Amino acid sequence: MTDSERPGHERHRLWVVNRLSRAEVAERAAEVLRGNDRGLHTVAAPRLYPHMWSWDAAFIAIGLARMSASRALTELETLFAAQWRNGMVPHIVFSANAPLYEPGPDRWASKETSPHAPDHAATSGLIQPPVHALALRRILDAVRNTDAAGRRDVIARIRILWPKLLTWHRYLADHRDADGRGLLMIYHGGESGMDNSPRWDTPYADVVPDPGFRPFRRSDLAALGEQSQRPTDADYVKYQWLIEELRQARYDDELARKSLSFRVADVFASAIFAVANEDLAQVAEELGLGAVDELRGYAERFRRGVLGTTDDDGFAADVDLRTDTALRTKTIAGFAPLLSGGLDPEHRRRLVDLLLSPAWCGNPDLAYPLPPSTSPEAPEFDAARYWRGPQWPPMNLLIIWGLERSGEHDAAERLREAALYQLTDGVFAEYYDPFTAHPLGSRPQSWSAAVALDLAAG
Ligand code: 2M8
Repeated sequence: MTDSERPGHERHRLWVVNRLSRAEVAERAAEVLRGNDRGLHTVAAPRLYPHMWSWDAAFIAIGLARMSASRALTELETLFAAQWRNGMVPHIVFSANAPLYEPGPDRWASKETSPHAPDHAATSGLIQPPVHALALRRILDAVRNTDAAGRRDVIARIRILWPKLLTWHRYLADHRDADGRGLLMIYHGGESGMDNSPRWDTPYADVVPDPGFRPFRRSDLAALGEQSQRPTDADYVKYQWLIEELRQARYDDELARKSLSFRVADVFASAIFAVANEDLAQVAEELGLGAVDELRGYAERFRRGVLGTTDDDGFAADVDLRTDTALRTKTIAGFAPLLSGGLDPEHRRRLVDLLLSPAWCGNPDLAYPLPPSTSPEAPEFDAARYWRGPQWPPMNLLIIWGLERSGEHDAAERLREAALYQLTDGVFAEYYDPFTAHPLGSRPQSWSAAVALDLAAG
């Protein structure tokens, strides 16, 4: 497909770019990851996100696995070195001497507040979706192509790391799904990774900071210089207030799930968790590590949890756990069952048809037939603002894998081709305007480069 053949071409002025070849994309993406490499970890992005983020690290490891299985594994090892004693993997691991990022280590005060926080690392007190086992499995796949000595070394290190992933999964199953309904509870929109998605508009309406609460200054606007692509100030005050509430609950799950003013079941993270358990079980089986039945049990529990939220099209919903009501929003999270699997053929057909329909990838105004983070038909849709409309490379990758796992190879192939084509602009933006193809957010964003490497490798 050439730029002028693309569907939205007539209505929206497309961002004009010089296209890279597949080989050039991979080369440029590898350069980006090397540039953002700080030795034992890769920063999510040099200016806006100068630390290590949990699910970014997993996607980065997936990309790095195409360059070096050993270096990819280092990424996960560094992240899990900051794991909390209760198994929680924090969503940010702070590096010393990095540019200002707010909320920084002092705001979280995790060491001073929780007996579970590690002594040797400065971390946040939230989680992010558990993509890590997907990365570990891909590292194990990649190591098959290395020489015998390299293979032995990486496999020995995987054996050491694997129990930490098991502890992480146990933490999620025990503390974030305490009632066993097969859905992960989150205490903050940031825990979904889709911070300002319309998914959370209703629950955030009930988050009201105390009158005396003094919000701190944002660092993101100065780093990016573009307010229209970021969450609003009103959003940010609530993000900060929830951190305050969590701190008051001493990052204690039992207290948090009773006291936080934001408590939601995240259906997309739950679907990722279902797959992650399958993948961790597969690694365990291959290396003879045990807990296979336990992990498959979690996979089944969360698959059922996700399917329990679906409508007639197989489209899934989050749940507001404070009111026990489904949150039916038209966001990419609704496609969670493509990741978790388990839909009957009829509903799977309907869900794939919906994905390819004008409400989503088939929207005639799209520059690339890829899922926007929010449907252009939704009233909340905003083409430029962060998780409220733009297309995100790592989400494309998850949906493509979901389609492949579901046996929907034609649809997967169409998305795969479009997702790589989007990245041949060579910018590796954090996200993209779905109509104009304009690169948005920070750049170069490590996970976008990592996704390009993975897609380019085929
Ligand atoms: C974004 O979130 C951070 C806070 O965690 C921020 O806006 O400052 C999200 O897109 C999140 O999913 C991502 O992991 C992080 C780093 O890329 O940035």
